[in-house]
This record gives sequence, structure tokens and C-alpha cells, in this order.
Amino acid sequence: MFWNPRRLAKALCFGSLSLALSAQAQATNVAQGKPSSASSVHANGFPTQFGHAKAFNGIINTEDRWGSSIPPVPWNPEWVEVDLQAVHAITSITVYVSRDATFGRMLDFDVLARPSTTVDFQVVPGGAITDNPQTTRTLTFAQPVNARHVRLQCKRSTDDNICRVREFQVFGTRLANQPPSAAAGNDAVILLPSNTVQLRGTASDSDGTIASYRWEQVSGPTTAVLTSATSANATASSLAAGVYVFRLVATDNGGATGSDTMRVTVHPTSASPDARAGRFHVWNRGGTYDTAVFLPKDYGTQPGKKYPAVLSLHGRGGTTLNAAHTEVLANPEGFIRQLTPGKALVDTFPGIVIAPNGPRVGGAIDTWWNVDTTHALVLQALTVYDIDPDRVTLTGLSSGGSGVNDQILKYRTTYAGAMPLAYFAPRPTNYCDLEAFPIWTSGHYSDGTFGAWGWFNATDGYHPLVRQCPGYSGEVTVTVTLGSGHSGWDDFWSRPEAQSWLVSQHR
Ligand SMILES: [Ca+2]
Ligand SMILES: [Ca+2]
Repeated sequence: MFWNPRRLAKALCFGSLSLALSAQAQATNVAQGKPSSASSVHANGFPTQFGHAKAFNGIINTEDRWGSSIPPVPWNPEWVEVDLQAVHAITSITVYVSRDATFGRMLDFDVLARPSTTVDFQVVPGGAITDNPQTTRTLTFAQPVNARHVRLQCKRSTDDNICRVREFQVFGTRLANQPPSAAAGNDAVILLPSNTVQLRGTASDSDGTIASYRWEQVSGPTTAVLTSATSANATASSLAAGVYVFRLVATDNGGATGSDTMRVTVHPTSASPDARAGRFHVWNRGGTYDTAVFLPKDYGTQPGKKYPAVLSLHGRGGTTLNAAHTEVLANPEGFIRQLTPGKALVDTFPGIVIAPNGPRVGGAIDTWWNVDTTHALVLQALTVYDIDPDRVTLTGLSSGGSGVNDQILKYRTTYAGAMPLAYFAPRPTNYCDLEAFPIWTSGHYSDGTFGAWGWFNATDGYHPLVRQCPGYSGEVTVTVTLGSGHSGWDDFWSRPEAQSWLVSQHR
């Protein structure tokens, strides 16, 4: 035998091919014999040959094939699908896409997969095929595709416009059942005599379905009565004062479980509200600012409850302190004016309002808020009143708006949001510092203090200039109101959505 490089190369090539074939022979066609379905079945004259199960029966001939009954159109494709009965790591898919070597070939089709019925089908990598020239197509995945359902979706075919699949093979290995995830819902706080809580759970399973739910009590001062304990939503009743923990256990169709717990805190019946609740009182802090403080109607009734708080700064016209400290109550200016006796908001406002009255006691009549003194006042209020330190916001008008501006430029980590109205700001040199901080500002269009400084750009639809800052995350809202002149803040603060915003921000 003489040396022949071409023959040697051919032999090597066959050698590697046979290795590849033996590797493929070891892979299992996990679609064979599995339950199938199809959008339609072509039965004319061949009722025993065109069933969709024929695409998964392991027989690759011209007759045992699925065929669709009508010509496919792009917006209503014909499809055939297999349910692998469990999630598999799929390494390749081979589809025989013609009746035989020359006739009835699919031209445009997609191969799709999904891990469960709770998510949409996705086209597998390389699975969107157009102008197919071959009678057999194999898709091999660099990363295995995890799926339980695999679908072929035919959009265009040759000849008689009928889609045909002689055999649809899916190669891979079955994955272990993935446990479901459960969520027991938010913790709850109730006040006796109310002694019932709704338990609202949810669960999902990435590779199957939720077969059952079970609520159980983990701990608590007494044994609670659980109603509908085998549903996602249950009721815990006959609760006593103390802390209960409940667990939701979800079981999937493969028997795996996932769980989550939630806590119910039951407060004892309280004493009557704080004597100062539902109105404002003077928090006399001689040496800095005299301050009016509003406490909500239920203040003091729920031990441990923390309230959102609003720092309210007045404008130059509110600088009315007198020696008898009466003006702070008699002539309030700023947001706290919404809470003067007799107003409906007194009964419903859920936050604490801290309204210092400038100028500082014993200080010169200056119309600007001292940034450090004002901030110190807020920090002290956190120690005196039941304030949630993560829910303190700022609002002010005119020079009070500037006072808010100064707070958020120097101390904004203390605060959850700011609502400065009708004022000069932001200062052009540093307004980009305000990115990602919740701000709602407003003023009249024609107010020189508001319009002149570039809070908004009228040609851009009143969008704040802070939008142009690098990294801006979209938390600044500008509301330009109709009307003229400098005032208008009382109208703005009387809006329920503005009142709600002030107590809804979280640091
Ligand atoms: Ca077949
Ligand atoms: Ca599962």
C-alpha cells in the first residue's frame, strides 16, 4: 500500500465522523412517544398518517408524519408541539421538515421552547429559519436550553402549502424537579379589639405548577384559628396581644415544597390618644426657632407606631414671631396652614408636621433659613416625637423653598423627598447633585422667582433641566400652574395628591 495523503485525510475525516455519530447515538430523543398537540391536522384521505403523534413516533418515513390542514400565514402559523413531561436540558433538536427528499418542504419556520405553561414560548437560539433549502435541520446549542414544551411553528411551505414534519427529535437529559417559590405576603400590624388578619400568599413553580398550599402557625402567644388554611389566601383569627409568625408552604406537581413566613404583631388596646393629637402645639425651643408641631389624630394610640414627618418652612411673609409666642399658632404660614383647626385634613392627615417660625429667637430679622440650625431642629424632633426616620420630607414656599433647597443640597441623606414651591432654584452650579432624589416642585408660570431660574425649560414641555444631568434617574417632577404672580402655594398644598406625596416618600 502506497502513501496517499488524500486517502489518509479521508480516513481521518471518516474517523472523526464516526466518533461524532457514536456520541449522538448515545444521546436520547426525549420527545419520542411523549404527549403532543397541534393547531390542526390534515386528514384528507390520510386519516391514519397525519396525526400529530406521528411527528414523535420514532418513525422517519414519508407517511408517518404530521401535516397541517390549511396553508399557514405569518400571522396564523400552523404548529405542532410536544410536552416532555418535565424540564430537560436540551442540547440539540433535529426536525425532518419535508414529505420526502424532493416534495413538500417547509421553508419558513420557528423552533420554540418554554420551561412551563406560566411563561411564553421563546424561539431557541438559531431557531428562526427562513428559506430553508434542506429536508432535515439540526439545531445544536452551545448552552443547553432548559424546556419542558417544544414547538415547531410553520409559516411557509413549498408545493401544496401544507406543513409537514416526518419526525421531531429533541435530545437532552431530564433535570431534577425544581422546588416552587412561596411568598407569604407583607407583615401585618393590628390593634385590639381587631383580632383577625387576612393572610395573602402567592407561589410559583419554574418548571411545573402549584399543586397545593398550606398555612401553618410557627409561633405566637396563643394558637390562632386558621380558616381556609389550604388556600393561597387564608384568615388568622382569635389573635391575642403579641407577635405571631405564620408560614405558607407551597407544594408543586412534583412534590417539592417551598415556604415563606410572615409576622403579625397584635398591639394591646391602647390608652386614649395623646392630649396634643389632632391639632398643633408650640414646641418652644428658645434659642433657635419657635416651632408649631401638628400630631395626627391617632398619635399615642398605638405603642411603637412611627409616623412620617414633614418639615414645613414659611416664606418671608411668615416671619411673624412675637415675644408672646402667639403668632406661631395664630398666623401660621406654609403647609401647616392646611391643618388649622376646623379643616377636614386635621382628621385624616397621617403625618407629623414640624413648622418652625423664623427668625431664630433673639436673632436678627433675616429672611433666609439657617441651614445648620434647621437641620439640627429636624434631628432633635426625631428624638422627641414618634417619627419614622426614613420618612421625613421637606416642603416650603418662596424663601422657605430656598430653605428646602439648602437642606437637600447639604443634608439630603436625612430626607426622603422634597417639595419646594415658588422659589429660586435649583442653583445652576450644583443642581446635578439632585439626581435620584425625589423632588416635586411647582410655581406659577409667570412668577419671576420660579420661571427665571431654569427649574423648567418651556420649549421642552416644562421638563426639569436636571434631566440633562449624567445619571439622572427621573425622580424630579415639575408642575407649572396657571395663574400669575408669586402666590399659589396654598392651592397646591390643598391638592390631595400633594398631601399624600409628602407622607409617601421613603428614604
Ligand atoms: Ca414520524
Ligand atoms: Ca417544580
